[in-house]
Amino acid sequence: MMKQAFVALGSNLENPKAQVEQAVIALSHLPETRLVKQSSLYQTAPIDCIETAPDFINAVAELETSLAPEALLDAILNIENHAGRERPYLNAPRVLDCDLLLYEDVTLNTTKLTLPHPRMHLRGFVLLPLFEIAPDISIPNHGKIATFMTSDLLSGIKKLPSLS
Ligand code: PH2
Ligand code: MG
Ligand code: MG
Repeated sequence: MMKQAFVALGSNLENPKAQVEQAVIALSHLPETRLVKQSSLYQTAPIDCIETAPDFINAVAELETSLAPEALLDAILNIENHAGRERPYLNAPRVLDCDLLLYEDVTLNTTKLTLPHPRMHLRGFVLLPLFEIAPDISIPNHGKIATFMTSDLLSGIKKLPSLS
């Protein structure tokens, strides 16, 4: 059975736009997984980062997968590691961050994985790209994404024009 999942992508080091585009391609090549949709790229001001952190490129991808949540998480963390992800300190600039946002309407809280992603409903850099590709989605425990789409969310976020 194929399940619906959403993954957030972010980069603010080493050509962030190319990092995110490469990550989408890597997601499309995961086993037992199909890339359904990808959002536009968004240039976003850093949130909860050191003052000198560069802007991010963020995007969200919708997947269909028969991987279980933990296996999908392992697979996307593998994509991060492949891109050269290092974790010198919390929220440090990074070549690639891949966060599993949603997996069907599963709620989960293990040492390895929390679903839905615990901060996704607070972050414009996640909500805007997610709303672009899934405007009717509900976030388990929080409700319809539309209710989170307030104007203050838009500050510091710029949608990049798509080429296609
Ligand atoms: N990721 C964070 C912390 N802050 N800010 C932006 N703009 N984009 C991100 O992807 C981001 C962030 C932790 O993962
Ligand atoms: Mg993150
Ligand atoms: Mg992460």
